[in-house]
This record gives sequence, C-alpha cells and structure tokens, in this order.
Amino acid sequence: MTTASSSNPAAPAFDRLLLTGAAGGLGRVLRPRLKRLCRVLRASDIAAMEPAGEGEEVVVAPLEDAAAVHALVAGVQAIVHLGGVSVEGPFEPILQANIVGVHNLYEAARKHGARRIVFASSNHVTGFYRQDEVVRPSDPMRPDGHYGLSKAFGENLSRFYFDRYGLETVCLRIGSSFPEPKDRRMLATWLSYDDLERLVVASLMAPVVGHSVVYGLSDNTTRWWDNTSAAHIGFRAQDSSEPFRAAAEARQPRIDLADPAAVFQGGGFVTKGPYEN
Ligand code: 15L
Repeated sequence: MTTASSSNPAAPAFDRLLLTGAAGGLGRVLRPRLKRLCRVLRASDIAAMEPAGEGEEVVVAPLEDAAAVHALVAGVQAIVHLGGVSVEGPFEPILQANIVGVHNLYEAARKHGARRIVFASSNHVTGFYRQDEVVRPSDPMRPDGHYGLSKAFGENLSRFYFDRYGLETVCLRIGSSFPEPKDRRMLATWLSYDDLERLVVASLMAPVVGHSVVYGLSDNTTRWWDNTSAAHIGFRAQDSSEPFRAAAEARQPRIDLADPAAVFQGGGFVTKGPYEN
C-alpha cells in the first residue's frame, strides 16, 4: 500500500472509504469527487493508478485473490465497487473478476464490518428488454451476455448479504456514463459524470437503503427505465442528453430494425459472442 498523509479537515461522513476500479474510466472520474466524503480514500485496482495524494491510499489488489481483498477491505466503513471487467467478453476473466471477485468483496465486507456497498451493476442485467419497453428495477432480469450475467450474480449476492447479514447495498444499473452520448441509444442510456457523482453520493449518504436497485441515467427525455421505486435514495439527475440529440441523430441518420443492437436495450452487447471458452 502506498499512503500519503491523512486528513480531510471538515468532518467527513466516512473515516475510510474504499473505491475499487479506481484506474478505470469511471474510477478516474469519481476518485477526486469522493474525497470530500471521507478522511481517507483508499483507491484500488489491478492497473496502474495515480500515486496517493493527500488523504489517499493506493492499493493494488486482484479481486479474485481472497487474501488480498480481505486486506483491502479491512478498516473501511463503505465501499464503492467499480472493479472488475466492465464490458462483454469471454467467460473466464469475467468469472474471476466479477463473480469470484464480488464474492470475495462481500465476504471481506461482512467479516470486517463494512456498513454499505455501492455496487456498480449495469443496464446489461436487463439488456434483452426491447427499446420500446420501460423497465422497473423489480422486473425480471434479462442479461445480455456474460458481463450482464455476472452483474445479475452480484445483485443477487448483495441481496443475500443484506437478507442474511444486514449489509446494505445500492445496486447501480449504470447506463452509459461518458462525457457525452455517442449514438442514438445513448440518448436514452446516458448518465453524465456530474449525475454519476450525484447518484453515488446519494447512495452513500441516504440514511437507510437496505438492498436497493436503481438505474443510472440522466434526466433524459427518451427513457427506458423507471426509477420510481428508488425515490428513497434521493437522487435527482440534473443533466439531460437532449442537447446532444441533433448531433447523435446526424451521426446515425437511419435505424436498421433488422439489427438486434437497434431493437434491444443492451445495444451492441446483445450480438457479442459466442466465445470459445
Ligand atoms: C456498461 O455496463 C459498460 O461498462 C460501458 O462500457 C458501456 O458499454 C455501457 O454499459 C453501455 O451500455 O453503454
């Protein structure tokens, strides 16, 4: 572990907060934005990260290594879990990082008494709903590949850890969190970085969450997901994909309804594979 000296002066909500996946796209966005919530932010990944700054610790830990994950989780009150494989692909790496890895994380959290986990699930848990349907978090899962299946496992695992051990989780079914929506699909699925921060902070700070599931999207005009059941988290999106509509439609003037990627909510993920392992 590399450490830079402690202290976030204004009474923070958490003494130590763990951010896994800190080297990834969203990890790099959230790392500086979560520091205000904690005295020490422990940032973890398997890839190279920025060195520890003031009030930070940096830990390299593979999620499939149970001993490393136990050491990683010791002493933290809450976890923002972004770590693991974040795209569709062959089963074995997803099995290790996302399935074995999330089990290691929850076991460690239970053992060390962490209070809450914000679990980066994904819209790909329900990717095989059609784009003309509106889905609620309580609707049956329809994963669109190995990645979506692994996130479905994580959601069920976290439900078990709440029912059995009282460990709270907010599962964030994140849509498409990028600087701007890249295509027509993302007009519905886009989550701005500022709204991502609002969603994660609300999930960490809401007084009681039990086991909650919420879709991560901005205040988009086109929407496929109904978050009414997650109002208790207190997340209010403030951005919208609408200002990007004209550009997205110009980039993609025609929709090919023979293409499953244009029919199903999971987009291009629904046609990936099969893989040979
Ligand atoms: C995800 O879950 C991925 O992590 C991200 O890279 C995007 O592909 C996103 O879904 C999406 O559906 O756009």
